Amino acid sequence: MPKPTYRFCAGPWNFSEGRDPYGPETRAAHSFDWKLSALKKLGFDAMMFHDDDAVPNIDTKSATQVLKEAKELKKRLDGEGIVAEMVAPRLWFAPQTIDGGYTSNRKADRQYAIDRSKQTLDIARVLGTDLIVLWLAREGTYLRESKSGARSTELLVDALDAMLAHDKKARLCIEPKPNEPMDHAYIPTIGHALAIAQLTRDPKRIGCLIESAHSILAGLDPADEIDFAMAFGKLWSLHLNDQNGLKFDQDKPFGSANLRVAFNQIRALERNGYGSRGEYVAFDVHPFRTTREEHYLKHLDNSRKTFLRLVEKARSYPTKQADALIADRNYQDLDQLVIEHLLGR
Ligand code: XLS
Ligand code: MG
Repeated sequence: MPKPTYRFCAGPWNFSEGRDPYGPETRAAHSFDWKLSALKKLGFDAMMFHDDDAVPNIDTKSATQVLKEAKELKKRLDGEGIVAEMVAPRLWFAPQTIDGGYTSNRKADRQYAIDRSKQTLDIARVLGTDLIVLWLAREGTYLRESKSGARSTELLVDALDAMLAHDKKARLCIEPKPNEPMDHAYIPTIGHALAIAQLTRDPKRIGCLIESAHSILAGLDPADEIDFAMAFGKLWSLHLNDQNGLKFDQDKPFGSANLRVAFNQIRALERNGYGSRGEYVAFDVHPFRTTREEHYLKHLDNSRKTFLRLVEKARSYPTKQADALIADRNYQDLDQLVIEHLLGR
C-alpha cells in the first residue's frame, strides 16, 4: 500500500481562550480571519466548522441569510486556499437543546434539532463538503429514568433518516463520546455508531469519526477503534488529541499524556491507509489554560510535529525483529523493543 501523505485540519474552536467551568478566559479572542491565516501558516489544509462557526448567531437569521453568509465564507476559504472539511450542527447550546436534541422529551425541541441539522447539510453543500459530523453531545441522560433507551434509539434513527433524506449526497459521520456533558451518552463507541447506521434508510452514507480522548474516556484504546472502524471502511474523519485517564475531557495536544498510545494510533492509521481516500487528520486540541497569547498556536503546531515524528517512528519500526519476537511469544522483549524504539535507539 502506498504511504499516505497526511493533510491536516482544525476548527475555529481549537483556538480557545482558556475559559473553564471555574474561571473566565485567560487570552483575548482572535478574529476568524486571524485563525484562518494562522492555519495556513501552520501548514494546515482544511478547517472544520460547527454550523454557527460558519454562520455566527445562526438562530437569529433567515434561511436565505444563512446561505448567503455561507457563500461569503466559501469565498474567503477559497481566497486563503483552505478547504472546509465538515460541518457539525451545534445541538448543545440553545435553550431548545437543554434536554437533548434528537432525543429530547419535547417534540417541538426535537423538531428544532432536526431543522437545524437539515440547515447544516445546506451549509455544507455551499461550503463544498459532503461530510456532516454529529457529536451527539446531549443525546443521553443525567438520570436514566428520565428517558427510554429504546425510544431514544428510535428517535436517533428518525433523525438520521431525516438528514439522509434531506440531501441524497451527504455523508453523516457520528463522533461517539461516552459521557460529558451527559452522565451516559446513547452512542458511546464506534461499535454503537456503526450498529445504529444499520437501522437507517441508507447505512452506506453513515460512517464515523474517532476522537482519541473520547475512546480513552470509554476505557478503550483509540488504536483499536481505528482498526475496527477501518475494517468496515467507515473512518471518514479523525480528531487526534490526548487524555490523561478518566476525568473531564482534556483535549490535550496529541501524544501529551501517553506517547505509546499515540504511536499505536499512528501505526493503525498507517496499516489501514488512512488519508488515501482524501480523509483529513484533524487535531481537536485546546491550549492549556495557562498558555500565554504569544504561544496561541503551539498546541496545534506541536500536535502536528508529534504526529509527523510518530509517522517516522512507525515507518522505521523494526518489523523483522518484532515479528521474530512475536513468533517466539517473547512479548517481554517485544515490550522493550517498542520502548527502545520510541526512546530513539
Ligand atoms: C467535543 C467534540 C467536538 C466535536 C465537534 O467533545 O470533540 O469538538 O468534535 O462538534
Ligand atoms: Mg471532536
